[in-house]
Amino acid sequence: MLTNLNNAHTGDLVEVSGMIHNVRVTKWGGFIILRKSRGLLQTVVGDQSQFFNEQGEPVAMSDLCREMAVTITGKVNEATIKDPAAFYNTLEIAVDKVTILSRPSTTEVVDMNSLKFGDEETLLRYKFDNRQVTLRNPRDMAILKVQSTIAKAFADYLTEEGFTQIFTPKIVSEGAEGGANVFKMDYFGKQVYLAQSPQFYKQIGVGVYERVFEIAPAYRAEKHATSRHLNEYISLDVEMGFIKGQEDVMNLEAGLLRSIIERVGTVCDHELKLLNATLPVLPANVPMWKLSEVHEILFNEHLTEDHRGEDDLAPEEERAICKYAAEKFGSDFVFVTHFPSQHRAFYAMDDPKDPSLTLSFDLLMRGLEITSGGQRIHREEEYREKMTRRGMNPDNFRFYLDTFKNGMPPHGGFAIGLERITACFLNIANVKEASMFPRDINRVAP
Ligand code: AMO
Repeated sequence: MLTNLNNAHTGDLVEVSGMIHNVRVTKWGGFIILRKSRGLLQTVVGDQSQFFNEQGEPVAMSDLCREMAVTITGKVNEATIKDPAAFYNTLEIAVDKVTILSRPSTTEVVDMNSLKFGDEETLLRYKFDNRQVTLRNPRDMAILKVQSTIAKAFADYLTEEGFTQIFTPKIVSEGAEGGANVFKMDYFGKQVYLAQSPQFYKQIGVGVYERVFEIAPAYRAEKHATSRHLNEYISLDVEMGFIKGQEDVMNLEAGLLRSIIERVGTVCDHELKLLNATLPVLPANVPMWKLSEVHEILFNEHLTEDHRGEDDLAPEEERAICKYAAEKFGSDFVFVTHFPSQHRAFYAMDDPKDPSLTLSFDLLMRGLEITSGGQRIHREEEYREKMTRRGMNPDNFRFYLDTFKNGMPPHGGFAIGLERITACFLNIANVKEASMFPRDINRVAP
């Protein structure tokens, strides 16, 4: 079985298997468009082509239909194929023989080739309602291929930089991020939670391996339906020890992103073209402003309403500062630092120069926050003080605090939302399209 078909096979007789994406009958024969792992392959039927069913009996071309699994043997010819969904766009196969391996049990398979509806919302609902099959359409395949490439590049870069991949529990006794958006669940009569992030565990991992990363689901009970929020998303988490300041963490993230951009550019040329996407630009010096400076810039440049004094970025500010950074500094990324302490999770280290602020940052990309991160507190006493100040009971976090009691290096880290970074890479407006099976307030199936 041929798995890496390419133009070096021109003139060869090959055997390829795939799903029938489409059948087009012409006066002289027709085309069977096969769907392979990266996209479509055109095969051409002529008057010598033969067709066989699962029992090996001869059948007619008209017996073929979409979503049949088939094996085709035939000769590889050079060709120019214009369909952007064609992964194999410089070759085609002249069919000798088609053998049906398996067929759908309905004659009305879900339409995923020509999804066209009146409005975007209806289209998305149809796609998500039938996601198990609509995922087979080349556009959705391409989005998730890019996503898979981002995750692989993330793991490869960090492994190369001396990080160890860890796997931490998602059933937890306390939420790490605070706030109301934590899912509660019954655990043999005891109330437990679904992890909002692996924050505690990745910090614990630093005490063990110095540098750790994790790729795993995170859960947020977001009650609002937005284009940026999922109730289950994949978190790309990083935590590193022995940092001198949060700049070390931001520099690592910039290097990581550079490597991801390079990898997507090399591996996903076909997908980027199909999705009409351009790779993001990450300059050597990524623009970086304090939160208070962002409010000032946007107000002074008349780019947004007056948000000065607010303790977070408004969505309109995220969009506006990214547009500003792209136009003025040619960057698709912006670091925003020094968020107010009361707005950040308790583990964030307060700025010794101004304890009302934290040594923390967000990274925005093309108008959306894709990362939060920063330096963490590493002394038990500081944790206890801050928790008490916030009305938290340190006893509920005993195992976590015990980590610091037993000694921890200065450390920091960050997390990237995989769906968000994928959507930003591809200029996709709704992050749900970058999730294989999105979970939102109205959807837990398929
Ligand atoms: P934070 O809560 O900001 O930080 O989350 C980090 C990143 O995760 C993504 N994200 C989401 N993506 C989709 N749907 C959601 N509901 C959602 N919530 C978050 C975003 C966000 O930037 N522990 C810290 C990270 C750290 O400091 O290391 C944390 O979880 O891309």
